[in-house]
Amino acid sequence: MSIERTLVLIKPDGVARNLSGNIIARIEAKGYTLAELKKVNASRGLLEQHYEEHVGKPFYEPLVEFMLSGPVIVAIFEGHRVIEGFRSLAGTTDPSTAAPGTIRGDFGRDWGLKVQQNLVHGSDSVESAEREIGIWFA
Ligand code: DAT
Ligand code: MG
Repeated sequence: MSIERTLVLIKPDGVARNLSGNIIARIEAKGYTLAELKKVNASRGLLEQHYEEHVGKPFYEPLVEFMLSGPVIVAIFEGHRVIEGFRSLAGTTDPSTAAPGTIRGDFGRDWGLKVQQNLVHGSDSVESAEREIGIWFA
């Protein structure tokens, strides 16, 4: 067994569309354990730390602005290989083409949708997970 922790965010679009409970239920149904949960109005400084790896990319500023547009749900989930497993549940980055059965594939909308409006964030490695948990649960 390789028990990991991952940081999951339900982004402002997911919170505004009242999908938080549904998204959390899907993650729990897979067998992952909810360890921490809170609702946060993130500051620009916190988001700049979180998205440090994307500084300078064309989508960086719209992404940060979007994440400032409303509250986010911040969660830590635990489980066997949860980092990769959650990203598989979430689906690929662009919800327009994410597979059906995934969170982004099932709830993403292709009318007027921006790629950053993809409902969830999940850490992409053990190192990212520990770094991101340290930022959101300082
Ligand atoms: P992921 O969230 O799938 O790990 P990422 O880390 O590459 O994707 O990017 C972080 C977020 O930035 C992503 O959830 C949505 C946004 N984003 C990524 N690529 C984008 C693009 N080409 N255009 C607009 N937004 C993008
Ligand atoms: Mg990422």
